[in-house]
Amino acid sequence: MATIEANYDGLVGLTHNYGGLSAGNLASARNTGQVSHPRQAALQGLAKMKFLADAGLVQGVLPPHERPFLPLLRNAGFTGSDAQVIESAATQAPALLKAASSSANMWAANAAIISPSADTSDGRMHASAANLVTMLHRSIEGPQTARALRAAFPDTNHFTIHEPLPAQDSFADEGAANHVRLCAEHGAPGVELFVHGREAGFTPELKFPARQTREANQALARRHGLNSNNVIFAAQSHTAIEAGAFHNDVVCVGAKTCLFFHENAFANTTATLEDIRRAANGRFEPQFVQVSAEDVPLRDAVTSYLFNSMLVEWPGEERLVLVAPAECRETPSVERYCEKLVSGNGPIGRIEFVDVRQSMRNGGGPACLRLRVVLTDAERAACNPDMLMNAALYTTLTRWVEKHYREELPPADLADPALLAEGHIALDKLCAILGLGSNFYPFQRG
Ligand code: SUG
Repeated sequence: MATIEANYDGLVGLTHNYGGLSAGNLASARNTGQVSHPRQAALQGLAKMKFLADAGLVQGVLPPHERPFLPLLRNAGFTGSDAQVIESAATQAPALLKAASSSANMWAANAAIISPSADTSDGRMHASAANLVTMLHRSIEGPQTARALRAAFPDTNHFTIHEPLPAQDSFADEGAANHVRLCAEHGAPGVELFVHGREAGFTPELKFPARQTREANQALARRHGLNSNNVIFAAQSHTAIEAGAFHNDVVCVGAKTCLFFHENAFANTTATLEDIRRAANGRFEPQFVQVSAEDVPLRDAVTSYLFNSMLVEWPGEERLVLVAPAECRETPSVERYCEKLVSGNGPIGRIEFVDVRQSMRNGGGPACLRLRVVLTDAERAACNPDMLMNAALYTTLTRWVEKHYREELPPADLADPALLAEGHIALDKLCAILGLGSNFYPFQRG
């Protein structure tokens, strides 16, 4: 029985824009207010999905959420027709309209934490949608994400999809961006590394928010029925957070036996690596690829997003492939490091560079755009086939994007009520394409 790791990518939404909404995310701050290109953003995302599907990897698609999200605006007291709600929010509470319009749900790494069936006590895959409570514009994602995961993984004999943790600061959870799984083989019990920026009830004095709590991670490990011997809780270093690593996946990525990380990623590197070795317990020998600040200064790691690469077991290849953002070739220290990395005989054999520049300008690299899902043969057969990428789906989605997405979206156009109507028409059609039924979105349910 072959167990593989699939990638489910978030499809970029029609309202992709640069709102400057995420304190601590340096790219988001730097590009605030720029004119965005939603069509190009979505096509870049689809091209990445196609690239991996063509290589023989299993690739899934997660649908964008409806935006602007009228329930948030109505909840905040705006009334009248949809157009009236948008018009009054645009004049009275433009920041709220921006939050309600964000397409941040495209970053599927933040959608959920997933524990493969090989790790859980009941032999089912467990997924917990993230509550994303730290940022207003992301705190509205959780329920729709849970619905999307249920659509992708409908069979309850194989999959348990949990609702987000309580939407409270103690349980602040940002999904798989702070979660790494190491293993000998995808289908063998792994070591799950949960990373946090802070502990509940304690706000470290930092320039930027620490988004994940240890208590959220502990709750998730319990919920998923993980064996405590195979679980590690590690703290992010404050230095990393202050340098712009708002999620651990900005400075660390792992796959199979390999952990690739910056030396400033963890609060206590020695203890974290020792904990991983102990948890692996001879089942596999972890391979640590630690990058020094001398080779790659933390600032360059954050600008280039070197560690926000996908680390992938490539069909037919012995060593892992790093799918890195094209920006890595534009940061001299990182470019030099990349050459050195693949010239050695370590676990990473090759690098592929991909262009996801529209997403990168909001702090979302190749790894942010995907949610990893380990699937056995039987689980794979139980997935919604309409959400799996192939040549036909790629063509259909490309045409769909070209028909419905605006080429440009200047910030002022978020106030245009036509954008909402365009979204509804497009998402209705998408439901048919991805087999989501006709009551998938709140607007469809009335
Ligand atoms: O939560 N950006 C996202 C980027 C998420 C990246 N994900 C991972 N690292 N896994 C965030 O900060 C910016 C939106 C704006 O400013 O318009 C934003 O939400």
